[in-house]
Amino acid sequence: MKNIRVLVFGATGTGKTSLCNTLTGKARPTDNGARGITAKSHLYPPFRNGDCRIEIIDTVGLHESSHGTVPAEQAVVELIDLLEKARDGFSLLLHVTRASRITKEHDEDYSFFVEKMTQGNIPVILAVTGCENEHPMTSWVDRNQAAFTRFAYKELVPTCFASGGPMEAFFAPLRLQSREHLLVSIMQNALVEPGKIYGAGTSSSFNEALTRIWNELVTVAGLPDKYRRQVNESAYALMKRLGVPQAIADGAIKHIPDLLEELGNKTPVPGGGKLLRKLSELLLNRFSTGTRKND
Ligand SMILES: Nc1nc2c(ncn2[C@@H]2O[C@H](COP(=O)(O)OP(=O)(O)O)[C@@H](O)[C@H]2O)c(=O)[nH]1
Ligand SMILES: [Mg+2]
Repeated sequence: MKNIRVLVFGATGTGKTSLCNTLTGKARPTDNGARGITAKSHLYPPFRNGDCRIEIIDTVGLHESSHGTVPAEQAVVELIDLLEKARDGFSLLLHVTRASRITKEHDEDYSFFVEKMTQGNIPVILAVTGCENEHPMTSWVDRNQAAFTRFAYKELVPTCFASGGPMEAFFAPLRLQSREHLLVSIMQNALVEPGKIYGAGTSSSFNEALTRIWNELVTVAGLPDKYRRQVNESAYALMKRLGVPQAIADGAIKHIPDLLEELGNKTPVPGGGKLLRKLSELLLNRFSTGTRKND
């Protein structure tokens, strides 16, 4: 069976989680209160479409914040978690945007995920949400095609993933139609085999990818340069320097052997991702309960 792995990204409130829920038939909460620069992600259980097995990773977005302190130690753990989920590579990137003016965030997200994180090696499509008031749904995309020519989108897919409220009877068939259209586009544009972003067969190790992408996140978030990973600084040293609690840093190192410089890009330890997810949950709980310590 063909394996398709899709990474979903885009600005906050554009409908990423709604889209993922509609594709997978799940019902994760659409409004999560995450604040601060974050690479937080969620891997949905795989679903079948024809002879394909599709896995989707939803991300929270790089621009949730701008107020308050930026929890760099949370961001670095979430990025490690996302990179761990990216171990088997991606077949397709799915950028989500609202049918409205193209924002600065749109360009920054594109640059981060398409150019920096996956280095232009993975095809990308654009899902345009909020097309429910267009008749036909394709008209906004038709009118605005020219605005997107500077991006390498394989296809612009007009969609509606709204749900609930008094309009639900109007939304439901549009969601179905959008799901069908998006699935056709995913099947047509996905790579035959997921393209890896690090590890065997690529030019970078987990560690190099982590450095490159973390430093890019620091730039996008406008964090001070001191947050960058230094030359020759181990991932462990970086985590400790950013204030990741020792237990979490230890766990990450132990279960992601690539994080140990000397191991380079050896084969993964089964279950590492799960463990790291637990660890990030632990870290996130600390943040949300406010019992943050420098242990
Ligand atoms: N009008 C409209 N609202 C949508 C659409 N897709 C999602 N929404 C709504 O936009 C809000 C944010 O959606 P969410 O999926 O959480 O966006 P995310 O932050 O990108 O994950 C929710 O209230 C959704 O119901 C759409 O196509 N049209
Ligand atoms: Mg979301």
